[in-house]
Amino acid sequence: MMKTAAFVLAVANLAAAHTTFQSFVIGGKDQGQHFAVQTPSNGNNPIKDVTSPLMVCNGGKATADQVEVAAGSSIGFQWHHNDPATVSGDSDEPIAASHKGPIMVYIAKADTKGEGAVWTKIFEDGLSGGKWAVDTFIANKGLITVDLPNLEAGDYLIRPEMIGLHEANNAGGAQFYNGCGQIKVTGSGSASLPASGVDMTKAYSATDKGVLFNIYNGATTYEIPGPKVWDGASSGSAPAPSTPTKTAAPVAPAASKTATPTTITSPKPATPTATEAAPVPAPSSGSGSGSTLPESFTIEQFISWLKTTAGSSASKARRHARAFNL
Ligand SMILES: [Cu+2]
Repeated sequence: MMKTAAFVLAVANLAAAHTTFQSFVIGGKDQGQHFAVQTPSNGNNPIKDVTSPLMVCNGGKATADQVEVAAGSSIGFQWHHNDPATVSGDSDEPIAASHKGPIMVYIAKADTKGEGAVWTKIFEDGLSGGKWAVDTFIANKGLITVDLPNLEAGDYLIRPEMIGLHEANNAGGAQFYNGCGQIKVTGSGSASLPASGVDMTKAYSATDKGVLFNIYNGATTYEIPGPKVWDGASSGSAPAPSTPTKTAAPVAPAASKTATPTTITSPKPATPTATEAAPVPAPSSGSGSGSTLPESFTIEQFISWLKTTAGSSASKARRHARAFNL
């Protein structure tokens, strides 16, 4: 019985996971998994240190692909819990429902690589009418759609972001999720981004009102952290949307999609959390083992943890683990 409880808890840890931005949706069409979307080095894990370099593009590396989108037209960002998305039976797709919080979108010129005070916020949604942006996000099956400003043509990085506030009542508990995509804005837009923007490693502080926040006390208002949405974001009228087309930048052909090596993220030893999502009390099981799993772990770590915690055989662990998307 104890063993079963420990195993169920482990499974809950696996399932109570996170989300990543995986594709653009333009003119209603998904542009393809990872096309023009930088693959995070951080997997689907949250960022909890608001000064981390991961705040820029989630550790993603630039690739040569881009999607074309007309200035002033709408642009969609498709997120999923797992990568690739679990086909069915994933109750945490696109993100665990516990992860209530705001959604923001930032943009920068591509040649900045996203480094420094170069980002401009073009969209934000927080809490209104008792509904969090993430609730709407879940209702929309992980699709975030915003209107691009009537920007001057050129190459840009665009960065959707959300915050899971389910543990944000403690400083450092808020979970930040972001990802960068690469777009070529077309058309005859005239708006130039402000000369000075925000540095994503300095945009938030752990004690900002909207970062250190208790979602469980019936709050009806919420102050979205970071800079205000840019005035110019809504200026200018949208030109007729052009037919969306994919373009691979002329520089590097097909190489780009395979060139990015997947970095295996080693689990942060500093923050082993027993449970990630809800205030589930840690069971004081008779096993007496103090070992906990970090938020991200390999199947090997999982199996050895299972052995120490539940005394289970490896073959049993394998049989169960196959059912989950690691
Ligand atoms: Cu999460």
